[in-house]
Amino acid sequence: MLPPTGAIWEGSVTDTAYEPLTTESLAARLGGIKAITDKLGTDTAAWQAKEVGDGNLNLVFIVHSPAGAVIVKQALPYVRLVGDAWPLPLKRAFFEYNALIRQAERDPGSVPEVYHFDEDQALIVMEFLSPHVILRHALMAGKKHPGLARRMGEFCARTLFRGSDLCMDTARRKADAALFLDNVELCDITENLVFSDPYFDAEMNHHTPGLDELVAQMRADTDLKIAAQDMKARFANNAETLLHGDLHTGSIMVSDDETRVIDPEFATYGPIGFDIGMLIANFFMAYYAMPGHIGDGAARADYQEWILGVIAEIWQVFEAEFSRLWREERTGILYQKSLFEDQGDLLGAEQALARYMRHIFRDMLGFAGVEIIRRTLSLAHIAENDTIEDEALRARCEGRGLRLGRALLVGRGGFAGLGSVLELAREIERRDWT
Ligand code: SR1
Ligand code: MG
Repeated sequence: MLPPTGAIWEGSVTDTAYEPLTTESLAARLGGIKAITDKLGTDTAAWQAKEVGDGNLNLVFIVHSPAGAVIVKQALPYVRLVGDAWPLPLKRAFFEYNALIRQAERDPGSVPEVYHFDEDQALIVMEFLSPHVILRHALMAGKKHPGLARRMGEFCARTLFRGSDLCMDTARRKADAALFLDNVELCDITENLVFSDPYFDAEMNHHTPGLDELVAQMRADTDLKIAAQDMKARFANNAETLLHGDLHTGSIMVSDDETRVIDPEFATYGPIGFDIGMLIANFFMAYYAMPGHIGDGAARADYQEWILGVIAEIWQVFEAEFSRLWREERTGILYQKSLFEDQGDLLGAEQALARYMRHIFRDMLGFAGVEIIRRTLSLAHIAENDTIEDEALRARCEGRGLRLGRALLVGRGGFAGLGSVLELAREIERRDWT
């Protein structure tokens, strides 16, 4: 397998002292680092390392000792999902580290605490979250998490507002934009896998066979292709804020009373609607996948409504928190208070906010549409669908997602509010499409 069409990074990573960790070498190699021995103790013979990475790119170890536990995440010089035929630079760990420390500052308690970063080894040692599980797994198990939507709405509002020109001073904002501009190869993955590959017969694409007819229709759909490219242009050309860059339900960990966001290695400056659009897309896909996970009709309907409620609350909390920050922390170079509030023009500030929010809403729907389509037709799919063994049932679930994805993407400017989006999602689920 090769890098996707148009991928631009073909180098190798042999010019540093970099060496991937193994469960055997880990204690000897990290046992002299105080930030780690502070957590695990100095008796490295008592450390136990287990490799648990199930993502597409990296090594992830849980290291336990009688004194505590940490996570050690190390980038590999290639895409783990595909193998060493697709090289990928180690510097993504640098961007992940820089994103994590900014997210911790902008929304305290939202991400794991970082204990140690080694740029040459592309490794981050961070807080072990327990008893947290990956949200995607909790959704497949039909588990409800009461604080999840509020926390994700706050996370999106705080990180996206506070990383933007609405809040930051010009020097720091431009320095950050320049720093993250170098995350070229991960942006390149997104640009290809998310916005282009699904719309033609790209090499690494795959889809459930029962979707052949619908996929052919979509690839012949000019309005859809143009809409996807319009969203790609929004992503590539609008450095509005520092994005997480890959905010799906596999990048969130939950316990009964806590929600944390992990894995911001795709961090880049981009449009505010991108993260929140990706996030709600993943909830919509989980909604449609439920016939593959919950057999009982009433229990399934109840859980599906809970998922739609999560989407509604994320947007409602995002809107409220973003509006609060607009009113209280608008200290950056855009929509300055000197033009509005300081002139007694409070209404003007509110009018500008309402307009800005409509633009985020529209982008959010467009990005949600491309995310649903790419997770069904491109390289990287979602476990909620992949674990449905009955192919006909999987095609049923994914086909509904694709229909919603198209409607959101092409129709992103025509929805009156989130209520009508949710009603459309329900109607697509109810209808017999055969
Ligand atoms: C080759 S990487 C494929 C996908 O995995 C990551 O989690 C991102 O979502 C990326 O698009
Ligand atoms: Mg990831």
